[in-house]
Amino acid sequence: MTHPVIITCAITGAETSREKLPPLPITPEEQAVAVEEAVKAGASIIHLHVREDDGRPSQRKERFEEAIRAIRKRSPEVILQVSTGGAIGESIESRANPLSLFKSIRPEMASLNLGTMNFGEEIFYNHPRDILFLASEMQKYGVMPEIEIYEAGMLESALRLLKKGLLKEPLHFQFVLGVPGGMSGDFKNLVHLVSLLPHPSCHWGVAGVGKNQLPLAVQSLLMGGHVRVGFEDNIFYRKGELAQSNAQLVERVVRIARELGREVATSEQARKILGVSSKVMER
Ligand code: KMH
Ligand code: ZN
Repeated sequence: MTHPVIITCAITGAETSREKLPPLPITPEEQAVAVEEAVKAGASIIHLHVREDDGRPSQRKERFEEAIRAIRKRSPEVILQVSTGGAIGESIESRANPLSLFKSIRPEMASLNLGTMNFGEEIFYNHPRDILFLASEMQKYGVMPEIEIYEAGMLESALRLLKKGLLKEPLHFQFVLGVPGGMSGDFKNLVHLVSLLPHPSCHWGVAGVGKNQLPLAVQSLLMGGHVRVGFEDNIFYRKGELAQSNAQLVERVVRIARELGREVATSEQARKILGVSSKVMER
């Protein structure tokens, strides 16, 4: 039997704005409500970016702490994955900020981006030195990396880091497909990426950007992978119709998963599948 699908919800991101999408959660309390709804709908991991009250993307440690406290109050079971990608142009020091929360309210996972790329009209800069820095900070603080892959060479870079001992098995990959500058959401690309994984102990999911979100989610469900949805990657429910909430996007994947015979993982099951520790030092 195929394992349950882990649904990650990327509730806010760094690129979308309130002007484009009125229900975008921005403040810690709005984020906590969005998480509670998404978890109720079936999400077990939250990929977390934070914003200042005026909507500006932020990597401030205190802001992450506020958001995490608010989220854990309403959803103590959910796995929190902080972004170390941040917004384009953030310094590497601030991108590492949420990792150092390990002393108080340790996030359990963090994103780790494996290469530099064109990102729409901008450049998402990930110097090899910075990747090593973030990977070693994650090891130091016991935060599990989710390896973000936007094109095939990045996956191969991750495997080199594994060989050098800078990443540890089991690896967990998120294939982010459809960013202009990275691999597109063509079905063949996901098949190819999965074929490059060294062995079945690797975990993988797919985050389709924009109109790719739903078709790639379905493909991943059929191929036995995990799924990420949410406002960070896509603001539409269908062509021309904005999504009403992150939960609405989660609910649709849950319905399809069940129709296809895939159970939906609880946070506890997701922890077991991925090997994420459940000890949170303080709530
Ligand atoms: N905001 C993008 C430039 C991550 O969270 O690690 C990068 C991003 C990846 O969102
Ligand atoms: Zn992100």
